[in-house]
Amino acid sequence: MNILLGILNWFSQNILQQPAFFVGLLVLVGYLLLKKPLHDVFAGFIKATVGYMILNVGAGGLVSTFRPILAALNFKFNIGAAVIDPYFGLTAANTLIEEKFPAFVGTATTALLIGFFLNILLVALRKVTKVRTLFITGHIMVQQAATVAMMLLVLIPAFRTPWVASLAVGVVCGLYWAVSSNMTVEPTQRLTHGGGFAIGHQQQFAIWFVDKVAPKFGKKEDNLDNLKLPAFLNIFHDTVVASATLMIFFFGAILYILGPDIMSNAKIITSGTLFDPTKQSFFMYVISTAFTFSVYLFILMQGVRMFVAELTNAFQGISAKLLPGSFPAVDVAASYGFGSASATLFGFATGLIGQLITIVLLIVFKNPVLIITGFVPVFFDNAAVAVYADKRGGWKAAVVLSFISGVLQVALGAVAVSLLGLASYGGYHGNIDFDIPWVPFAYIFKYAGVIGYALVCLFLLAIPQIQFAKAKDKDAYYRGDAPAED
Ligand code: ASC
Repeated sequence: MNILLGILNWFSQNILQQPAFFVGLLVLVGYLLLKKPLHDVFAGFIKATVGYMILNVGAGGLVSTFRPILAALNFKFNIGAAVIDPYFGLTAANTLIEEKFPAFVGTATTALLIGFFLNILLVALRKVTKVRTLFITGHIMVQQAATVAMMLLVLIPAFRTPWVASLAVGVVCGLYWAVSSNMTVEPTQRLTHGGGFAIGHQQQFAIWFVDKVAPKFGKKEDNLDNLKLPAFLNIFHDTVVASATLMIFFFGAILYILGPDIMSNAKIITSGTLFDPTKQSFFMYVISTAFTFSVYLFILMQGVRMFVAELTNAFQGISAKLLPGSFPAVDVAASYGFGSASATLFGFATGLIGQLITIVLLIVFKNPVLIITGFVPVFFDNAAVAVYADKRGGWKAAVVLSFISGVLQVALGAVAVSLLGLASYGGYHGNIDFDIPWVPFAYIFKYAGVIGYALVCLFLLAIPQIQFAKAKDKDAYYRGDAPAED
């Protein structure tokens, strides 16, 4: 028993929570199952693992450079408030659990394993469950298991026994991972022209919804790539030019508001590059910080291309032999390269405007909880919303839906912070799925306790059944083919 626990623990810490190696391992196994020559297996393993590590460098660089700048805004205006960002949310959830429920510190980690194996089981039983996707984005699963553990412990007192809590968190997380990623199969197949993967991240419900409603806002032919811009604006079809230019204005304005004193203070700017007045002018510091954004975005997309190409080939081996008919559900950044070139930036900018307007409204109406924009949701969620919306309903859908997403992130983030008592812990998860469906789920947990929990699990289980029942062509459902324009 101890040996088994040791192995599980090792697997969880070294593989499951290190998606680069997890993806690399999947590619290795997949290619072996496809009986590829060993040198190809080796090359595939390296490309997938290193590709994912490159993605991590890009995502990590974006997060660590730009998150402190937004946090410094909070400092400057002395607004005690919660940052909506999954890393702040993770810290807040862990601190709350340590302080209020010290016996439950290991709950999320155990739940992670339970949830992952439940996901495998649901895919293995796909003829019954109708689930086709395996969620393999480990760093996201860590964040989500912690938030859900905190939610259940705060809201359902009946779960406050360690093994009960681990089981309850593991089951509802496993169901969410399996079912929500399963909802992105058709939208993602459509976006990628049969790329063979789904999304396992923090905006699966949003992607499903956007894919459904975007066509009502406009025509897919009017997408951002086809947008007729005056000749000089055509330079913005290039991601590097568009992102660097946008960021000069956006972060330029913010950096000038913050000023050189704050930007050179190591206590406030805890990561990214500090401003050093003895070496550089503030103007040049602002420009280089803005350009850094394009650098990391470019790195991120490069890494994504590398691992997605290997993973989707190799996963054919896994889905043919080990888990028949399964799709890997991967980081949302994998979808970005399949949309219009400027869709990610467009979503980010419009989502940010939605967030900022809502924050101003919170202040005007003297809401007791103030929300601070976090970089991860405002960029990664709204970029995805715009990519999927633009593909189906053109630029108008992209604008409207990423704006709405920004508004919801702040408004429902504020609701969640009050409901869970997170104001003094400084953060909430904040990604769009942790607004809808998780805020409504939280209310059901609060008012209906264990019964509410059971209802949420049943609701999740019912979703793939409904998807299957509505699918006109059942074989196409299992193959994951997107229906012709519906
Ligand atoms: C998240 C999160 C990240 C990024 C990254 C995007 O939600 O926690 O680090 O998005 O996964 O590629």
